[in-house]
Amino acid sequence: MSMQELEKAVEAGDAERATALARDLTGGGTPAFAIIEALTKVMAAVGEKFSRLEIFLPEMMMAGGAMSAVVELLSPQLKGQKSSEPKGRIVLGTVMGDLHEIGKNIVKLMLETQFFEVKDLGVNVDPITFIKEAEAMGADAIGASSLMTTTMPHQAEIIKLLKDKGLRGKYKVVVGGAPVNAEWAKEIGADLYCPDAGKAPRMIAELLKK
Ligand code: B1M
Repeated sequence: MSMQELEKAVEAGDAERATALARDLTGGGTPAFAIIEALTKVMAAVGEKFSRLEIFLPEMMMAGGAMSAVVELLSPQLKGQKSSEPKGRIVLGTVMGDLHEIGKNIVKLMLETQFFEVKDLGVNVDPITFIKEAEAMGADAIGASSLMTTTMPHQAEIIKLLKDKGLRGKYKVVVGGAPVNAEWAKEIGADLYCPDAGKAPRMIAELLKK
């Protein structure tokens, strides 16, 4: 039982073996978030192999499924106890046209661990839905994840729509996802670029204090 074996099982898309190994590793004292961090790197490598045509869509889907199974298994350990007063309220989703949800789901878990109230809008969320749901929730922030260069412009659309509706000052906008970076966040006028789920609670809490 080792982290390397778990990494191989996820890369091979073997959800059953991956969850069994993850259970053993956490039972042996490996922190759940260390596992998530290691597997996030594995998924980046899987994506690179897909780009180089060394693997194809079914393999990428299997790897994604294995990682999701591990995230689901570990979620009770990642979650903390809820406090009565949330640190902040946030609507979170993956932007329109984009079905990648693993990273967004981890961000949700990490925020909930740190006492944020999160409304998960799922994937393929159009810009107007982000705003309607933020209004309905009385949210402090809107979090938009994008995993593809082709869907990143929908993060910009949320900000444009907020401006058009005179609501830009009401919500902080946080953007993230593998192809997103600080330059892009600045270019589109987002309030925060968050590079990874582990940093999300601290970075968003600091943003909400401003
Ligand atoms: Co897709 N896919 N995929 N895919 N996929 C990528 C993104 C790609 C980079 C692979 C590649 O070619 N190298 C590429 C996009 C290229 C581009 O940018 N244009 C790609 C492609 C092309 C596609 C399809 C078009 C393939 C096809 O059909 N021909 C298709 C598109 C479907 C669609 O969305 N419309 C597709 C489909 C899929 C699967 C369904 C098979 C599966 C997703 C399964 C699922 O989510 N349920 C999948 C997967 C697994 C990947 C890769 C391999 C892994 C993504 C992942 O889950 N990573 C990915 C390669 C890569 O990302 N380099 C790839 C693990 C996850 C934990 O990391 O999501 O980055 P990540 O999240 C991190 C941080 O980014 C951050 O926190 C997380 C943890 O620290 N974070 C945030 C994320 N969101 C945040 C939001 C925040 C803050 C932080 O605040 C709001």
